[in-house]
Amino acid sequence: MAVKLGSTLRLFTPEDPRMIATEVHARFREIRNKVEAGERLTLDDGLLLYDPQVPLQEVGELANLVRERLNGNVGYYNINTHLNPTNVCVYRCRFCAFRSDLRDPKGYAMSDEQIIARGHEAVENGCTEMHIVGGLHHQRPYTWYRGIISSLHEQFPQIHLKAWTGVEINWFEFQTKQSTRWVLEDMREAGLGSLPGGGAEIFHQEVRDQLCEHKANTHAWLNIHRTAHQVGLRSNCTMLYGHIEQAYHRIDHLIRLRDLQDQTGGFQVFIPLAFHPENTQLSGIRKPSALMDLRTMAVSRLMLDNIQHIKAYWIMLGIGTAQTALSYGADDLDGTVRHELIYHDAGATTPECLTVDQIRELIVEAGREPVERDTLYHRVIRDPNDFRRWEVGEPVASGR
Ligand code: V47
Repeated sequence: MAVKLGSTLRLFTPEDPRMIATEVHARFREIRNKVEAGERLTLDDGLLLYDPQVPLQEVGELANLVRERLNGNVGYYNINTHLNPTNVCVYRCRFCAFRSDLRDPKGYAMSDEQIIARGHEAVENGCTEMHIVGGLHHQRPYTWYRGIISSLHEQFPQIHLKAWTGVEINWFEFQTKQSTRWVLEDMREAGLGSLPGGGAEIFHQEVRDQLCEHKANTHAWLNIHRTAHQVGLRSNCTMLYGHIEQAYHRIDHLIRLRDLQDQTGGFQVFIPLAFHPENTQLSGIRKPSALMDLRTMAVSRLMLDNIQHIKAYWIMLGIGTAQTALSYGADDLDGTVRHELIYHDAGATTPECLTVDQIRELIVEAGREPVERDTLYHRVIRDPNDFRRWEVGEPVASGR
């Protein structure tokens, strides 16, 4: 086969790695042109971006171009806390180190008093958000889950409750025998502010069947988020990578999210979640490398041209990789966080929380301007005399 290289015509056999490299680089140039022109990337483009012959740095530079086009030089963070009311779960997802059987000594379900105490602690620490997710407890009715939202909302109305993944909403439908819309509206009436992005894992059936065949399927997850957007709730979306999936499954996943976003516009942020194997049924798998984390961040930014924000969740990535990710497509580090259990149970070695000064410093050190946002991506204006008081400002700049 003849390949034109500058002014020289060279003859390579198809097996010749130089030819393959040349083709890959030509294809990458096409992708670069598309991105520069603001054109959408295809599944094949996405696969090529995962080809190790395309230098990570070049994929990163391209993702950074889109990141700066959409979000300028800002690095967002929020002040938040996690609440996992129970770890007891009817499902046995193979990637999960957090869940417990009903009768396992590790199993817990928090009391009403413990839950309200977390609300007080959140207020004391100036949190604008509680991120609430947990197990699907065999013996706790829907009213228990709803009561968590209504009691927190009644006592701490200033705190945004980002609660229940699509998997939990699906379970509540099963418990109540009501529709998705009914559950979402009922939870919203109780005080639900938005949905977090968990439970998406990998949508492709080949992988989902092996990871978590019994819980909410892909259709259900996407339909729950579609319905949430239709009733006016915003939501986040995620992808769990670095386990048994291949690049094809990742790109397929991103395209399914992009398609839904085209229809509704309700996703605020995408969070790629690196698999942590410790204490899971997949503990033999090696944790994804920092290079894989950065490539996935960059590819996500490039494929998801219609989702405004990409989050580098520092708890899961580690601080150094999260900082670097701010130049590989990400514009958000998530929050100061406290009481995170899902990743720490699976071997995360990151601290349990960061102070506001620490998270701002990390963003500055990465060459970005730190901006505190709330869950719905408005600027947060703090009272200079009392850190615990704040006002919601303008929505953060949108590059589109
Ligand atoms: O759905 C569970 C993942 C998710 C493991 O919306 C694991 O702002 C790696 O969704 N190794 C829950 N990942 C966390 C989540 C999230 C996190 C931060 C911000 C937001 C947001 C959402 O964590 C689960 C699953 O995909 N997960 N176990 C594990 N061993």
